[in-house]
Amino acid sequence: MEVITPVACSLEQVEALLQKPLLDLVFEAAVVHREHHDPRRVQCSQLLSIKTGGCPENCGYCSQSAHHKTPVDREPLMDVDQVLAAAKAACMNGAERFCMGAAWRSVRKGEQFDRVLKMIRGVKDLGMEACVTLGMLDEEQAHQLREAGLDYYNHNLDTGRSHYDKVVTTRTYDDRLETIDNVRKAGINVCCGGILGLGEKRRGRAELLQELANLDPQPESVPINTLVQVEGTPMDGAEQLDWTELVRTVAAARILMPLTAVRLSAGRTDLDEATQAMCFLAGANSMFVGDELLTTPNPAPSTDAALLQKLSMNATPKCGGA
Ligand code: SAM
Ligand code: DTB
Ligand code: SF4
Repeated sequence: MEVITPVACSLEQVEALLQKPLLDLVFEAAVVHREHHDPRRVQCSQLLSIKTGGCPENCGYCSQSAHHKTPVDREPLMDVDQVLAAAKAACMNGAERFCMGAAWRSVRKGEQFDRVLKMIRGVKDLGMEACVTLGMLDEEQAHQLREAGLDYYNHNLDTGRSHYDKVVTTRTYDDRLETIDNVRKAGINVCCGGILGLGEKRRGRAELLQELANLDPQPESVPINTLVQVEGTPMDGAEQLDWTELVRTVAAARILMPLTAVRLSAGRTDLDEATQAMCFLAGANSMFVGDELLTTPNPAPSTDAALLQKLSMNATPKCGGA
């Protein structure tokens, strides 16, 4: 990928972007998108929760935090064979990248980390890209992941700095940035984004975008999640985000990070086809496929296939199925 050094943007500039008349903003983003990407193409990743629940962090949105009583049961780290069977199925579903998530605060050395390294090697042997999200990571662990062939590490900033302590208090914003730095130093692509609808204001979304866009180099992948409200979490019942705020955020992300893959991530089951189409027009060019995200539902593959067909997108999938 072409490397660009981002020009630092100010909070005021990002806020001004987000405040533009919606269709002017979408038009501007669509122009930037078409300068750098094939507008008919959406990159498809599939998720699997390889270790579920019982996480010591207190992220207020998360079904897997041990601090909240949610419908999600704890499950230990999966076997390598089971994970690779799921990766093969994902490949047949058209996924190019397999993303494995563990409900850990941080990575610890030992048999479990070695097992994750085997999973990564196995996914690479299938010809897929590999991504993991395992919590905090030191530089040595990041290098081990890279040696195993890891393409992407997902570690989200989640929200803007000023809203962060209303969402999670068991770690700091700078802890997150440190892990991202370790990932970067190991030569792994950075997948870093956030969640909308955590009770933040538009200024909070501007802060998040400013942090992301000012990372140097910018993240190769920016997932934009909308909160999936989970019973028993403190964020359940938060005010629903209007669809236009999602479109604005996607468009601003595209303008601020022209080369990045902007992923329309969690929350697609609540979006109608027209809203998703508007997000693709505004520069979203990646999504999660498959019936499940980590612990919550995602649109069915047949539903996504119908949407992409209507939009004349992804007629020839890169990997596997229809
Ligand atoms: N424990 C690791 C961590 O937090 O980095 C990895 C797994 S964690 C589930 C991955 C990301 O999923 C979080 O950073 C958050 O941005 C997103 N996420 C988790 N629960 C969500 C929810 N209910 N709605 C939207 N996004 C969510
Ligand atoms: C990301 O930004 N979104 C994905 C992935 N990275 C790991 C996770 C979404 C999780 C949604 C809630 C759940 O299914 O538990
Ligand atoms: Fe743990 Fe990650 Fe969930 Fe936070 S988002 S509680 S770190 S699994």
